[in-house]
Amino acid sequence: GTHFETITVHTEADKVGIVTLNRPKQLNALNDQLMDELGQALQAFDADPAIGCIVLTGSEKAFAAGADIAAMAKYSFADVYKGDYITRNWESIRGIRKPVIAAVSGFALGGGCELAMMCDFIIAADNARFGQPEIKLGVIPGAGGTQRLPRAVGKSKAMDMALTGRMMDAAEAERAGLVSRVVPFDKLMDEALGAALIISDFSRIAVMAAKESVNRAFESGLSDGVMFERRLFHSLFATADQKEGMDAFLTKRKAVFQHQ
Ligand code: CO8
Repeated sequence: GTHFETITVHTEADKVGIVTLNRPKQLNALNDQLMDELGQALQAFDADPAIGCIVLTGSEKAFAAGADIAAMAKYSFADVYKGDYITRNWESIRGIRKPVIAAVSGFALGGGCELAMMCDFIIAADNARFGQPEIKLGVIPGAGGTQRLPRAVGKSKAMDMALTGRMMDAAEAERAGLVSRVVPFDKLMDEALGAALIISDFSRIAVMAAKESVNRAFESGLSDGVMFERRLFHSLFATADQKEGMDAFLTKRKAVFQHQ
């Protein structure tokens, strides 16, 4: 396969893709190369018919400590504006249609917190720390932090995080709804892979439709969103997987989905 320098890539049970951020000396600080490699790896898993779900993780100490400050420090407005810094290669994860689970241990700060929030849901280790500390550097979040954090935790906590730059621990993040589950660090990958394996055995069409429909909740008003969901729901009755899933329930056996 492709050789990467800033990430490692492997699969579990031939159906879950795992991407591990791997710049340990910089606490997985996110630079252009890493974001390009991450985009390539995610797109390859998205295109691989064997893969049903993707897990994105870092190290015990850091999921990612943010955008690479050393790379950014000298940039001018003209550099970042003309080079389309951030959006050039930061948004590729949004185009991934299969579910992406963030398994977060240690620091998820700045762009690292934003990257975790671009995933479909976050499972955190008990040592996880989330924050948007950009204000301390004289800037603000630039990869969706001021938009996704309030949607996840509400205005008051999002403002608190963006204005003070303080960190949230895993328990606070779970209370606030930023993460879906918290587990001890040594159970983190088991928990994330367990969820990913469950998802990858479901109808891939239904899984992609569920992801698309939940994401629609953040883009539309309620009646448009409900109509979008209803049409997707109706369309799933055209799949063999719907017949299989419902027949398996009625005949008391495990469904075997063909993703058709
Ligand atoms: N960028 C570059 N290097 C970093 C970063 C970073 N974000 N974070 C840590 N490192 C490096 C340190 O410089 C240090 O390197 P060295 O050993 O060469 O001195 C090494 O990683 C280890 O870090 P520390 O010694 O600081 O480790 P500590 O355990 O003492 O502290 C912290 C850990 C608290 C995580 C601390 O490193 C820290 O505060 N890091 C910076 C966090 C931060 O401000 N992040 C936000 C960055 S700005 C941002 O993300 C904007 C996003 C906009 C969109 C994306 C644009 C690309």
